[in-house]
Amino acid sequence: MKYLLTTALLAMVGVLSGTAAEAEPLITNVPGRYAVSLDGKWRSIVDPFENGYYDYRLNPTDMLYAQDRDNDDPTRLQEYDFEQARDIDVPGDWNTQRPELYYYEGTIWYRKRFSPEFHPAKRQFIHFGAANYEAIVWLNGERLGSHTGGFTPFNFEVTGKLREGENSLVVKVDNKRHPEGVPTVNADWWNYGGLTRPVTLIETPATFIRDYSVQLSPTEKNTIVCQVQADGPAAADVLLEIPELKISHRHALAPDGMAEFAIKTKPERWSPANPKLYDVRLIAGTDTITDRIGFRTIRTDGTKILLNDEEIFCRGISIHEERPYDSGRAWSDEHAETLLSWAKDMGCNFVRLAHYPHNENMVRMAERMGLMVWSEIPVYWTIHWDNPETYTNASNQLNEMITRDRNRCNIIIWSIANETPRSDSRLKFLANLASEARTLDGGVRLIGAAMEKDEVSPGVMSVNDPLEDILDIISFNEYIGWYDGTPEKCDRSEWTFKTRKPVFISEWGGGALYGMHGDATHRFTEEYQEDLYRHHTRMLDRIPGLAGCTPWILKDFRSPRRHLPRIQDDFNRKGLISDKGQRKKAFYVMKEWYDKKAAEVPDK
Ligand code: GCB
Repeated sequence: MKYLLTTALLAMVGVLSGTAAEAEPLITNVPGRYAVSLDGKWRSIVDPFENGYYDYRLNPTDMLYAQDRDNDDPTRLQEYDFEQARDIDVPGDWNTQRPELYYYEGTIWYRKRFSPEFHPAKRQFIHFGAANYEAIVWLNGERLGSHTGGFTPFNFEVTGKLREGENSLVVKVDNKRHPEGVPTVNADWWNYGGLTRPVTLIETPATFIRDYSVQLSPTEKNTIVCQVQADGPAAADVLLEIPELKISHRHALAPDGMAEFAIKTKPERWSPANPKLYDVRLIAGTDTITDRIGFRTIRTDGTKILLNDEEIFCRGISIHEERPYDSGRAWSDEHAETLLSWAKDMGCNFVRLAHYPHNENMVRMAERMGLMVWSEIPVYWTIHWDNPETYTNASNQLNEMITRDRNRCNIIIWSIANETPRSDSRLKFLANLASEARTLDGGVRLIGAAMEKDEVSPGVMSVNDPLEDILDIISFNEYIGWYDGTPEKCDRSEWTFKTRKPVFISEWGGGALYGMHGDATHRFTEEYQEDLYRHHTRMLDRIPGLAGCTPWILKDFRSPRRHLPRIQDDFNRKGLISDKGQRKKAFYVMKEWYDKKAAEVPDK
């Protein structure tokens, strides 16, 4: 079964149609390619009325700000001037760059002039790590396309469109929320706008390897399955090299540029205890792409999750993509390393990257550090289940997440939703997404979603969601002791499940302001949160089939829903670490429980 999608197939499944995306098929492994960074200072114009895009009759036009004209002729009426506009940093959210943009939701124009060295005989692409939420892109006044969805990459081919000397790249980024969007208007995280991840100019030979998958087969023992999608007129075959495994294998490319083959080999398995990665090289014609790839299997057996056929307990923590110490969107290797090393200090072998795909270096850093990952799309709360455009949008984000990261062996769970209200149309929507995820992924990962718990009779907890039948694990959020009673309720709660699948608690928690001390019955004290974690961890010991958990959350994060002065001040305080990096008492309760768990079910 082919799971890399060709351009024709993408058009068939509607990924390239509709309003969700006009972008082209993704180029994967940007860090492994010849690329020039377009990061740094860009010019910016804040445009709440979208004056640069709509004329006074509200007709969209490419002839205004997109043209990036110099304001050098005083006889001509021009009401913008990028040259004199303020700088803005890319990558980065705009909200934390200027105080007046803190709450801003709307359009900001980004403009970069650059003079790249490029080879006219080669192909060039402009790649965006992410733009929240909608982006329209113009090069030298010509519209390249648009993209919807704030957390996944997109690219446009610019071969033949770059000029010798100076070029102008203009991007209209709009982070307005929409009821039919993914996410919708209501979410518990800050709506950070902007070009939040790196922008890169990629150069490739005329024929190049656009996408590939090199994975251990989930069904054939000791077999690496490889799929390659070459793009361009000229390569007859592809060569796969994994020097450490003495693999050098050549395979013909079909007329559509695809190759699919399997190789018998016995690689050392990647695991949290041994995060072994191999140098992998793929060569087609004059194109060479290198990657570091790990090999592992993941499956379930009854209530157990088996990594490389051995039981593993997922000692996890949920994380938002926010910078350590000062909040705002995280994007760098340093941000990733700090956040993930805090998780490791807590004894974690797993992270839930909530509630949207995090940046690529976060996933890669976790892979190097031996952290398994739950990766999620922002199908959150009350999505418009009956709207076909909403489905196209969600499906597109799922496609882009999986395409970007399908070679990351540390991702073991794709999550398709968080706390979505039950209905027939929601079930249909999510069942379709689950089946798309399985096809795209080639079945090498588990499919989960954060469901919700039910109190089926007083003190008896379960999950009564038909979605459970579609997922590989019974994963759910519960807030006993915070939104649901007080921490003692944990002691009175018994758990029962109707199917035999691994049980995974994807959230629980409660708020505490770092440094606020008092009686353990007082909300928002560190003692309340500590007590809640003590009761919770005791309850976890009694939950049948528990295979992992990711309490909510590693670090306090900004949320527009949290208004309590002097305690919340626009932060969700459920972090085990404060926004400034200080560890709260509950951090140590979790660490103690994870140390115990690691002794009971050691990482192999
Ligand atoms: C949840 C959501 C999460 C919120 C959290 C809370 O159930 O999944 O996004 O931030 O509760 O703190 O209320």
